[in-house]
Amino acid sequence: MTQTVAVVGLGYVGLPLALLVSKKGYGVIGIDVDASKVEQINARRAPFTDAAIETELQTTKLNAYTEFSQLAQADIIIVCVPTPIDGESLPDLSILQAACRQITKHLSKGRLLIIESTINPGVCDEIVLPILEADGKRCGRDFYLAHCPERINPGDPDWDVSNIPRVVGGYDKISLYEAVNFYQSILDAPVKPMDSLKEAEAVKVVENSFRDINIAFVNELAMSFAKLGIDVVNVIDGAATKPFSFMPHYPGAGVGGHCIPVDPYYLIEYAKQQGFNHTFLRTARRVNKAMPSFVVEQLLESIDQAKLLPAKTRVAVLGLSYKPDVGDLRESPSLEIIKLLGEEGLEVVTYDPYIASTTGSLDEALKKSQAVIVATAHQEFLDLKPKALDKTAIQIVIDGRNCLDKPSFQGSQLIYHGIGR
Ligand code: SAJ
Repeated sequence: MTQTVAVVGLGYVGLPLALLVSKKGYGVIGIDVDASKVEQINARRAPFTDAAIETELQTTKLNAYTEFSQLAQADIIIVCVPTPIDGESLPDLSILQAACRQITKHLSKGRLLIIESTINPGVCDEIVLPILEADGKRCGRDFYLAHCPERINPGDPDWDVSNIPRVVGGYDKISLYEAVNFYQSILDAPVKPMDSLKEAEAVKVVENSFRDINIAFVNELAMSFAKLGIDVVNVIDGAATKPFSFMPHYPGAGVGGHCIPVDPYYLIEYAKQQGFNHTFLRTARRVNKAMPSFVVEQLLESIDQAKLLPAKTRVAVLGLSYKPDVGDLRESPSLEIIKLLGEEGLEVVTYDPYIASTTGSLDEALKKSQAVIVATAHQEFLDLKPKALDKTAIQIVIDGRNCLDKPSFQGSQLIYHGIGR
């Protein structure tokens, strides 16, 4: 008999997963609290810009609901709800807790619940389980619990939900066995069983903290090499010729997104509660969070050098999204740059081809500006050359993603600064 899978949370993580599960022959339902998202999915329209999702929606058997009572028909329930940080950079598990409070009402006997949301070690055991067992149900007897941290990489043409290897932790042997079997049935990728829920929770925060500290390393190098007159990108590319023990990361205007700038705080906070202070992770976060002000500082120094007045300088900020060629503002450094520019009394115009609320075109943004900051390396900006700026009043170019053709700018009358180059 075909099993039915329910995916709770139909965003960047849950929707691709639900579509894959449907394609693999399971019965599948989606649950989301956002009625408009449910309506768009049932009308076969992608609730966010993603061509692959748009295509898959045309043939899927997925039906979406806002009612958690629909979970009664599910054999496997997978939770893919956001786990953000709050204004003080502390973990915010309220959305996950709310989902679990709803799910436990419809968790029929023998069902498997899998958490995919990114969480720190201890969340399943210390926060999720007490909610699920509050009415007397017992994990391992009445239901099963596993954790399989999501690994979606928005905009990646090579790696998607169907072929990215996964790790799985289980409450007990049956939970682990059932969850590993499920993922092996839908993935064309290895599935690695971990010894516990905590180990599986730790894998995700560790892999993303790894990325955050490596980006912080090159960001600190960039700020140092800017003073030393060394092109840090050339140096990183040189180091990357070493065929082992080096993994290149690149400096930029800051670290955004729903993963990298968020996940380290989940580990920092939990470890602190257990009596350990992650000074290294905190330092990396501090370095990366300082990059927007480093970019603005470079602009202000260039305004002085060009003998312009800040109050009379209009800055075109190109790119609001946190990463190239997607339209995603979550934790985007561009937003911090815009805020800092406003605090300095500068007039700001923004352009991002993926964000409708910005000005209509690149030319529109450039034509009345005296300075430009490239904050996201969207494909549309990469060919920008001094010649294109001839008919504008632009005198300053801050290449916040080192994505422009530096030699062409250095040979021009423009003031050009990259990040560490
Ligand atoms: N960034 C840098 N320098 C780098 C790499 C990234 O400044 O060398 C910045 C980006 O501009 C962006 C932020 O960091 O603002 C995050 O970039 P990202 O490429 O890590 O993109 P994400 O946030 O989509 O990260 C996802 C993550 N996937 C999951 O969490 C499942 C992450 O684990 C992946 O490593 C990453 O994609 C990836 O490899 O692309």
